[in-house]
Amino acid sequence: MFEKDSYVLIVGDESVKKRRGFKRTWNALSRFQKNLIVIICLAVLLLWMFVFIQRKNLRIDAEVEHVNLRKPDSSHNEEGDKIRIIPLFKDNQLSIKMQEEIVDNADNWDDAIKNLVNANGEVNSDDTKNSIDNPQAVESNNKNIEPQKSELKKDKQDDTQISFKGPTNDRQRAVVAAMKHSWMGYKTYAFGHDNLKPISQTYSDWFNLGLTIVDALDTLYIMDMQEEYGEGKRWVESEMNLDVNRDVNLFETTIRVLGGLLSMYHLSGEEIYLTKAKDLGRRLMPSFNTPSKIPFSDVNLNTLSAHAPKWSPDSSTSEVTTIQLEFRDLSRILNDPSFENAAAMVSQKIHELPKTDGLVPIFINANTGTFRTFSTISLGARGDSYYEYLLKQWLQIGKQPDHYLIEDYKEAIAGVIKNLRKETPNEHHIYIGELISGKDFKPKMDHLTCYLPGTLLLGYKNGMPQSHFTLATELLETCYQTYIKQPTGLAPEITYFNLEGESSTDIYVKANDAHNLQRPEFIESLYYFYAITGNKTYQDMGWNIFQSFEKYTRVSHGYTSINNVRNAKDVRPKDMMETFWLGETLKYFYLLFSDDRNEIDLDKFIFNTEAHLIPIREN
Ligand code: DMJ
Repeated sequence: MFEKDSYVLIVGDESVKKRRGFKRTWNALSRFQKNLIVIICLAVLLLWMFVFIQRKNLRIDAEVEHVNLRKPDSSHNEEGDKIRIIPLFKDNQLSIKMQEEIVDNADNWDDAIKNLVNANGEVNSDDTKNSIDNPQAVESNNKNIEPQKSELKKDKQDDTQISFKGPTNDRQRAVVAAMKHSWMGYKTYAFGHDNLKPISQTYSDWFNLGLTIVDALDTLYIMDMQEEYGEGKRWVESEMNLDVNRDVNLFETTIRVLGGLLSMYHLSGEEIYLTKAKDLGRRLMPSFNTPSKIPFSDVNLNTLSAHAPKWSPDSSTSEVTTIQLEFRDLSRILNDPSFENAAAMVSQKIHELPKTDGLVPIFINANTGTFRTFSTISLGARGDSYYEYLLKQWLQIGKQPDHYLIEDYKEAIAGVIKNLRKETPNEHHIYIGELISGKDFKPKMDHLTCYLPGTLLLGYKNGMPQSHFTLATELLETCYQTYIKQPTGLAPEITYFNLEGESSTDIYVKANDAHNLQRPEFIESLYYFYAITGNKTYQDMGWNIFQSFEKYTRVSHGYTSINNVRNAKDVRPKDMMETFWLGETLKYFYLLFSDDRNEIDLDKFIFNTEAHLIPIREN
């Protein structure tokens, strides 16, 4: 055997010589040495594969960035560099090289896109079939295929996904500019933190959840702000951490974060939002582990322990009743009823409690499951969105006739008209006051209450009585007065009304209540009025207010809430940009100024109380 091998070597085949030499060397190794070599080889192979995949991903990311950052007029940017092209279609049939060639041969970017679409259609037999059988399908398909959209539409297709076209008029463009300015300040000084402090150019944290990003994402998406949206989305994908060892407020986290993620999941179809929403939903669930099933207000997302707020044994009524849209939506998407059941149980329990003409006290105890005796009845802080979610839940589940949710809503609005609606003696403003200790009328209205006109009109559109429409229009006018009566044109946090001649003016503001927190409620109501009636007067009212925000709250690095709406010369900035400024106020401004009042179809979507979109279900 040895000699035969030697012979082969003599005829001069060097490779055979090496092979035999290798075999001999290999056989001479111990079993341990052989295993070691195999393991090392495998490790090197795996490492090589990993590096290869990473490099490929990095390259695609860089290309995505490039295309998003520059919206080129031609296939070359201003510096003359060739714009790299990325796969434009989910079912892309063209190689990168083919796409590059098509772009190179086109005269301008639009032609390049058209040619890419056509070329993709030619090699994609399904598309070709579509174009013959159904030309409309191809046309609508083409409309959706814009290069910047490549990052937006990936994982899921259903009828909740919407493609937005960006601003179409100067007012909308002004709102987009405000959104850009807000985002830029936040990105520069606070990215990943909860809030921007635009004057001190730093940040503050409340729950450590990057609240501004998640609250702002669907606004960026609706405004078609591709670059900023991409920045926010990448943060969610790679940096968002829900495992925070910190108490968070169940309600605030649900409406801002869970609502924001769900909204983005529906609009974009991106699985990442659902993955995060599911994780968050699970971490919030321990709040419901109470003797009464009324949830505790606070929960630690890491230890999963829940408890009542530090300052009180009770939960706020509006908080425990303003999580149902989001929990139900999560359940319906995941086909897991546990979220919906826990949240719906709260509504059911509250339905069973005694009330004053359908009106609820603003505090409830999670241990006993009963309202706090002698607590205030209000449609402002701690009471407001209980009424809002009665209507919106009913809409979400397909307007079932005689459902207790809508019956409770009708009873409550009748209770508002009977107990809380009042008219001032001189200027005849209609407003909604409060019942202190559940019985003594106080002529005080929070700005928060200005959501009510919009909600009432939405209810009226869906079959609620004429009295709801009347109250809606009366209140909308009063809310507008709370803005325009101030020298800044901005409303205070709380307004008082003349009840029995105790004030020289019918509308007045106390020094401690003169702050403006960039709240959305009145703009939200204007939006509903415009969307439902088509009357452009509401747009003009909103435009006046938008200009006041520009004048008094815009600072070099964002927008700030202010301390004093009563003094146009010294508004005393608070150095805080609220997340709902981006999540709600600017979104409603943008939609209010839209040329298309149906930009969001109110028969298909509900806005949660933080202006995030939740689809309407059939049951
Ligand atoms: C938002 O978080 C929500 O709109 C909530 O319903 C009330 N408070 C703020 C905005 O004012």
